[in-house]
Amino acid sequence: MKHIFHRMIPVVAVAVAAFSFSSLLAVPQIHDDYVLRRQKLMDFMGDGVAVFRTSEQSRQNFFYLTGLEESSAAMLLVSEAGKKFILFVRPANPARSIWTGEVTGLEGAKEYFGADEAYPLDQFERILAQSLRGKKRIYCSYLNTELAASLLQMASRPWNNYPKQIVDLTEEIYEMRLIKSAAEITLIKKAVDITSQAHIEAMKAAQPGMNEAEIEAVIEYVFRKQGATGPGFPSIVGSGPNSTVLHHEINNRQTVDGDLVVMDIGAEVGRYTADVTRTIPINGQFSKEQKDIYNIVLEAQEKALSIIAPGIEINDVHNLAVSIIADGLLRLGLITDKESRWQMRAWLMYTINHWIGLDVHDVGDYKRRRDSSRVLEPGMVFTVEPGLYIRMETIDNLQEIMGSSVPEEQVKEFIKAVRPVVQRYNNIGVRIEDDVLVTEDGYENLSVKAPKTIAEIEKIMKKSD
Ligand SMILES: [Mn+2]
Repeated sequence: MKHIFHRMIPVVAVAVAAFSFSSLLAVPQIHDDYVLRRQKLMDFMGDGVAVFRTSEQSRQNFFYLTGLEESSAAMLLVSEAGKKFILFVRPANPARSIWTGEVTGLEGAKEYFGADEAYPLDQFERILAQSLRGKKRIYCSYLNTELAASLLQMASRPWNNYPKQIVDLTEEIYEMRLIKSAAEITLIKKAVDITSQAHIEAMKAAQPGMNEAEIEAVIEYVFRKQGATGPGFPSIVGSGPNSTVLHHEINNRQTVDGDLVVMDIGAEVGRYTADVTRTIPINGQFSKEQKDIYNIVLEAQEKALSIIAPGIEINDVHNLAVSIIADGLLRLGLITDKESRWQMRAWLMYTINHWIGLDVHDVGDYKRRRDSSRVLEPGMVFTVEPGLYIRMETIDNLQEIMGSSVPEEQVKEFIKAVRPVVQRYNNIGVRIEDDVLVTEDGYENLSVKAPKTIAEIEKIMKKSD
């Protein structure tokens, strides 16, 4: 039975959180979350059958609705009086398990995942055809294009009595995933805590001459040592010029004295990922120029955090940070017009918030319209990550970056004005990112344990000798 436990980390973790009296030795409870999610979906559906099959694109939704981590499985949700949850899995096979490990099997599908009926995966088409007969609608997710195409084909055959209407459930599931349950929040908090610890250990270990990969190794050692499955996305450790590259991919540069290092990292726990960024001076002390940039980003980040509460639009969080950053850039002479969107875009080129959850850029519509956006609600979890990326290369390629929408004359004038200042701040990239949970009356900063102010960072990096 031990293998089942391995496969069910989220369920076990959740069961422990929800039933503190139960011991780890007890049979894991099928957590209410999965049941509730399927129930909610079936309530939303009219008369019909929802059809799901694992695929690269729909893997997370499948897990979200079942807790099942098999690479190959399918599911039917039959919404009618006496609703049914039917799972299709690979049957247990002792001759194969010595090669590939144990699978959930038909008994496991019922006992641990709460299926009303369970069948071998190769019976999927047959039972599907049976279940669709006489129903009004087929529900599926268009994310799984292959499955959606074959369902469309079934529905379009004129001579059968399959449903003729197909409804996409993707948006419905995304809306559900946007509001995290207590159990999900527990997992995210653990992931963020471990990530904060990794930042602390990286800060302690950092010194000039270390390769970015060594710092990455310190970080990911802490992840796994503390019980995370690993990084939830490729760790970014960008030093010196690499600090100004947003998604620096290959951590392979040897740091030198005077570098800033951007560490954009996130541990994964029970499939939920954190995403926390800190920026440190490799030698333990920020230079005057690094402080100038750092303090602008920090002020923007802290003010943006401070307004987070239910009822606030997520765009307002972004806009406030951008406005503070624009003030700072104007003060330093890195822009010449506070209202100019394109000047701002030279140094900060993205929206500073994204949802986190099963995915590091989790699903859920931001509803960004001209004058409004998604209104925050308790249970939403997202990052606040303003940054500034000052590099000469941007100036050298500015016309190309901005395109024809910005007149050549304006670009030339701007370059002339800011070039000496850019030279002074060249290769300074700063990103500061926290993970926040929207609560009933405000927000909780989940990554508050990772040192963030200049004083805190310099203190923790101080070598005792
Ligand atoms: Mn992020």
